[in-house]
Amino acid sequence: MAISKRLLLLALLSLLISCAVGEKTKGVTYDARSMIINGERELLFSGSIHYPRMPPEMWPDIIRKAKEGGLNVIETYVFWNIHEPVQGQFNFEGNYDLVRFIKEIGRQDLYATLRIGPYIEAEWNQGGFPYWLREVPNITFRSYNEPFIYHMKKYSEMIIELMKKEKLFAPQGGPIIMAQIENEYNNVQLAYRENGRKYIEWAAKMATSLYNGVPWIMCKQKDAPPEIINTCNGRHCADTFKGPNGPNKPSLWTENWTAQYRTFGDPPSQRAAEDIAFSVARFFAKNGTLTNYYMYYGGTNYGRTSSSFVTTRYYDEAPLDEFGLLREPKWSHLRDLHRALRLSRRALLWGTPSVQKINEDLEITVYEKPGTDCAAFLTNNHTANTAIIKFRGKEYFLPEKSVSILPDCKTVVYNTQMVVSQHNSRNFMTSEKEKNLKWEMYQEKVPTIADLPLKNKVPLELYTLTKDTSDYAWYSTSINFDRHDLPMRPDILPVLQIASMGHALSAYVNGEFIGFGHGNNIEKSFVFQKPISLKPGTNTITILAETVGFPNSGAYMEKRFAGPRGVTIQGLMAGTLDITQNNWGHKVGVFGEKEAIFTEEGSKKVQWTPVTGPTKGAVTWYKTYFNAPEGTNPLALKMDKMQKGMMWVNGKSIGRYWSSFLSPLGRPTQSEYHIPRAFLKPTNNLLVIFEETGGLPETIEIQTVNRDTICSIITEYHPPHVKSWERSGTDFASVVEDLKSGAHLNCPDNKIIEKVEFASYGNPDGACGNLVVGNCNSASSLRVVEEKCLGKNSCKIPIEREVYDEPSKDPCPNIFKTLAVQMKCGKRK
Ligand SMILES: *[C@@H]1O[C@H](CO)[C@@H](O)[C@H](O)[C@H]1NC(C)=O
Ligand SMILES: *[C@@H]1O[C@H](CO)[C@@H](O)[C@H](O)[C@H]1NC(C)=O
Ligand SMILES: *[C@@H]1O[C@H](CO)[C@@H](O)[C@H](O)[C@H]1NC(C)=O
Ligand SMILES: CC(=O)N[C@H]1CO[C@H](CO)[C@@H](O)[C@@H]1O
Repeated sequence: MAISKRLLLLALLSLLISCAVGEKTKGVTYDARSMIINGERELLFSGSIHYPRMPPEMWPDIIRKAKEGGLNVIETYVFWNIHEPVQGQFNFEGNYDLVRFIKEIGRQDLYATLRIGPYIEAEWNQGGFPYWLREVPNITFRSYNEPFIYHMKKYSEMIIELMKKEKLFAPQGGPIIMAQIENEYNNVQLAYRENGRKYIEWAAKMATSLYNGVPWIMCKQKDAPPEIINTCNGRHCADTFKGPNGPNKPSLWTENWTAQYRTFGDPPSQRAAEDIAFSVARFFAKNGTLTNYYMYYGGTNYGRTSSSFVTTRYYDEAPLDEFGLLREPKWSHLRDLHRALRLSRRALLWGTPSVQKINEDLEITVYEKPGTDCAAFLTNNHTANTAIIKFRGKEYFLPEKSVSILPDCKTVVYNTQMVVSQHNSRNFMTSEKEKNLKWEMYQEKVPTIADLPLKNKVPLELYTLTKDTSDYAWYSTSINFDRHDLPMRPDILPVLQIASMGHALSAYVNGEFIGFGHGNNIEKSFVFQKPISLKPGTNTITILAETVGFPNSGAYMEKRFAGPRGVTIQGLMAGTLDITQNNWGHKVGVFGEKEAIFTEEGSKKVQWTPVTGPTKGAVTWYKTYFNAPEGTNPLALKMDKMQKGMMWVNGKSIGRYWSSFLSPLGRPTQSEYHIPRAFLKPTNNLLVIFEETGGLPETIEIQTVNRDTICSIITEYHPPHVKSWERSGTDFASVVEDLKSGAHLNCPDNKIIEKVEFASYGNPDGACGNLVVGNCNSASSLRVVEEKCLGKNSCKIPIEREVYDEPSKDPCPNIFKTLAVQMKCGKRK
């Protein structure tokens, strides 16, 4: 009796103590193992989603899909140039409403990471720095430079104060658990010598003095000051990250690339779900407790927001594609990984790790709290060979380059190489309703020097000229030739040569278009050369010079230049004539842009005429109206036969297009451009295209986008070794049940399976959208699959051999069999 009373008292006392501790630790701290949120260690699965890269109408749905994908943190940069486009004038409207975005994250019960930068890179115009910052006298970006640190502090303070005022930090009850200052500074630090080190120390002190309620991080900063956690960015942080630079900092991975952004001219970028899963599983096997997918949803670079040459579409290969649709199997395979890691949570966060290296490629990591929790990772690092690992009296099969996760140290609930989730492929369908658009056009006049107000002896530098108010500027000069200056033979023409610092240009002689030239993301500068016809008397040379965004990376970003620098005419009777110092007229922007003729109001200011045939070589505006296409699927504009320019829907820019810039595959890097449904009215939507060098507007199509082609490709070594699992009624048991029951297919948006396009049980090959039968195929495959799935919204297909063939009739009993199916989802129930 006495004993139990004392026990009770002890229990009460410890309860009191833990409450008191809980009170004290409300908020966010960390130890060597992980972030500690409200007093408890936590595994964090985070995804980058940038609020300005989609209309706010899309935020709730995208965040919900991230949550369903197993994330508990959303990470975003803060984009200075959109919030303070003009010094002292702020904009937090629409898709720039940072507060509303963070609140939406909180509303869906997720945490947020705020990467303030203010340098953010992010393939964003000037890495997020507003244009005006470049014009601050004597400024050096990202260095211990008085003007720079003054403005950086002022802006950081404004953002932090806004977050505090809205109570968005975790200790205030908000979702923000972490903040970042600077960004990948180690990449450029050496270039700033002593001022680099001083700057980083200053930035750390500045940030922590503005707010100290949540931890601050610096990614790619191996010598981060003690008060800052250094974190890893990359594709394979388990193998490349040397770990935090202090004994009490956790191992965090803040940028895990889900593929790669694209610049115009690039081939597609891919990263397999299996490869991402392998890297993340390895990272968690090696003490990692936070991973962030960069990007989880990339979205769209609307307007002129992207950095040099970066496409409008951003990280389309992420788990959510540009249109916000689930990219499968990436989305589900990572969701399953998060689930397996969560099942291992107690062992991972409070157990003790031990590593057993079996040989060069095989490794066992165990996290164990004796008597209560045990989780294991079995790793086969060999890229070509499968392996059997013996662990605690059992044998486990591992595919090549894979990690198995055993949340109970007995049962494999996940292997990074075995994708059990469904696959899908994307379809762009021409909208039936909006097939025949009627186009009108308006062609701008090519100016001569007399039309251009700003005069200078030599061509002016383009960035300084446009001040980022337009991609374009006109340059023009005029020259007189005597008949005797010009070549006598009509088949020998003089050549116009323009050396440009980037990024593109169209050239005109006497109002005639003579050609287009451009650089690329690696070599921005280029030399343009074309034969030209000159006439005796006055000749006009006009250039439409263009940039495609400011650069976003590297040291000394404030000292980057663009535009024509040297102009010569070669092959004259007197040789080469240098006209660089010939006196030039300049004007920023094109007329239609200035008059906003892409808006309903503005479009009335010019005379539109029907399009009669292909237009060539002059800056041309095209306009049409369309009704919102049928259904609710996302929309795209097919632009593959146009050249280069910009697009607006109802006055809102949907970005730059550049279809004439082909990738090495001989196709445009990007052919379809996202039109957010949120930009549309039911009828009469104004679509305006600005085309620089001529095109065929009648080839433009409005498309609906779906991922209604779903597939499953599963090999029968699923589920491996599930038999020993005994605990029932847990999340764990249901995971195992799921694995046992074979292939799962599920149509998006409550649609139903209306056709089985492919089914093979044997050794089929290929990818979703492109499956082929191998030399082993059960004759009953299609029948079994149709029976289970046709007419349903979701179905399960067993992968047990007896279901397909009687054992005596099995055509190929001695192989691991694969079930591959492809189906088409149709109308809703
Ligand atoms: C900029 O630097 C130059 C030379 O270091 C100095 O003479 C000048 O006063 C500085 N200008 C401003 C506005 O600080
Ligand atoms: C993981 O943490 C343990 C215990 O803190 C430590 O002994 C081990 O070296 C760490 N492993 C790695 C790969 O950093
Ligand atoms: C795993 O293999 C890769 C090459 O595929 C190698 O770079 C890496 O260091 C290996 N990791 C381990 C832990 O052996
Ligand atoms: C988004 C991003 O920063 N991607 C980088 C990923 O890593 C490669 C190679 O290390 C870089 O070239 C990319 O710029």
